[in-house]
Amino acid sequence: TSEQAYLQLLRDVLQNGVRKDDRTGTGTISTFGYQMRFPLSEGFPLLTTKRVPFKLVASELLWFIKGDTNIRNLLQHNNNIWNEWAFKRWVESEDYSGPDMTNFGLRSQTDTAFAKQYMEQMNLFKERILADSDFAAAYGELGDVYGKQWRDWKKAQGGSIDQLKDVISSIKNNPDSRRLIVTAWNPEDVPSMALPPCHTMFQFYVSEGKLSCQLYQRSGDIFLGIPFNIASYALLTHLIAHECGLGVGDFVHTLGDAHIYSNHMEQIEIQLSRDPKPLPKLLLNTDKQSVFDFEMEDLSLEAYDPHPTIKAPVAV
Ligand code: UFP
Repeated sequence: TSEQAYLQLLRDVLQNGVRKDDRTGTGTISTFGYQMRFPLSEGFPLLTTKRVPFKLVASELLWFIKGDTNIRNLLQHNNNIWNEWAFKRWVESEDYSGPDMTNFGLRSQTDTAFAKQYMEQMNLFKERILADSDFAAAYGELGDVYGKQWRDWKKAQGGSIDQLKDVISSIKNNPDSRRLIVTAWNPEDVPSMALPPCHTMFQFYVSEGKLSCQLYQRSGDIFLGIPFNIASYALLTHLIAHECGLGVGDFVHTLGDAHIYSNHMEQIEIQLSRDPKPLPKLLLNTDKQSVFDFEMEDLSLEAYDPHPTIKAPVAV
């Protein structure tokens, strides 16, 4: 199955990656420039050699599509993937008066007493985001992240551009266009972003009634981030193809700095020892047409029977 493309990336970087220090202080082995191709008609590319949480992928993507940039909506869907980025802003702010959380990502992995404190502070933070809308407005906000750039790109002359809506309308009206691009990399906003976009831009391509999508990802955590990113863009391609009355072509995933963190090695060994199973099938509620109307209950997977989850620490 097309999962082999991902497993090959793991093997390639294990074999040929070079040691490289990184922002998080964790250490990586890394390679620059790599491409994978997933023919979406072969099945939905959610890995089977470990469980990838589809609900988290889907609720994050729907959050992007709606142009939301506040973690509150994610928390309401039990999705915790952006918490650390908002938490970082909170504990670095003047309003925070709890125990020192400097460098919480790395410290919580090595210091168990600190890890307990961190968990307590994070839980308090989450409860407050959910319970207090003023607090959520102030500290749940991630700034100019994907949702903002996709749906509400700020124009210099005032007003904004809805890139996602525009690209969908171009796919419908001018499918042969070679300009079907959405960009999240806004150099003016990068300095104020919690995490400058990892998936920096994507392009659509229509041929023989099928929609393909290529993503340029500037930086990819191969074990934790990339399986998620593959599923997310595959889902986006399905949703847009559905709205435009097209079949699905390929998802092409192009990577800049593709890296394996030094604390993911054992996990990768386990994953590579497993045999891939057949890919699942994505089911969309066909009563819905517009990508902007889709909710979680309109998405489901059939026949997803992966090997068990493999836990690993996230570098923050
Ligand atoms: N990362 C991903 N995919 C994502 C995402 C983050 O792989 O969708 F948001 C990883 C890549 C890198 C880190 O390991 O998060 C971001 O750090 P940096 O900005 O230094 O590249």
